[in-house]
Amino acid sequence: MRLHDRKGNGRQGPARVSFISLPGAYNAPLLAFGPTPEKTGSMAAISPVIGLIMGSQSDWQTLRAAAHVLDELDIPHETRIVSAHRTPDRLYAYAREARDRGLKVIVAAAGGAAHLPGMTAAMTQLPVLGVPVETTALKGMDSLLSIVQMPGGIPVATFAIGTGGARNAALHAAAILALSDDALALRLEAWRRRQSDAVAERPAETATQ
Ligand code: RP5
Repeated sequence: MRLHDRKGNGRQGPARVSFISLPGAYNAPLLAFGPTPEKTGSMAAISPVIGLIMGSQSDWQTLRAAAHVLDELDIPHETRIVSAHRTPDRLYAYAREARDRGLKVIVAAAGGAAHLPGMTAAMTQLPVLGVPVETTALKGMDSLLSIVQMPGGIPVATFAIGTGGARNAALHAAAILALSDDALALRLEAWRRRQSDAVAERPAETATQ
């Protein structure tokens, strides 16, 4: 099993066991394995406004790209494994209570028959941004179509397959929050300026990208 530090860098190590306590029906401490890279120190006191949820530990390889962007933008967020088919009760409680806990946007990553984003959107009014995870069998086309083809009435904003989609989902979530947060709007503007500044005008011979 891989563990991840605050910057989302993988490192080998034993399984981390986190006890998560949430209000209401989610009151009993949950035993969760995997990505719970919560903020520490001063950031720990700030309630998360973005929920990053994923159907499996294996999705963290994709979704940590979103966490990395949120770290760069200094947006408090939480990460949870919430599987629509393996932990349906956890999904129900998470989606039902997300808004009251102060979350503003949920980014949901899933692969295969990826019903996590749609089921989450069905149970909360919060904007749900879906990230299709690349799969071995169908290269993520299964995930993409499962997430993007929501019947009319319950929207899931769907992003590209893989880490590019995860990064964009985080940036889109930031843009939503920036509508009512001037300081974040400035940070997002600066982030985009740094990205532009980092692009060379001419290709280098040895550069790989
Ligand atoms: C989905 O099944 C998850 O979102 C994941 O992408 C996929 C495979 O899960 P694992 O078998 O790797 O746990 O629920």
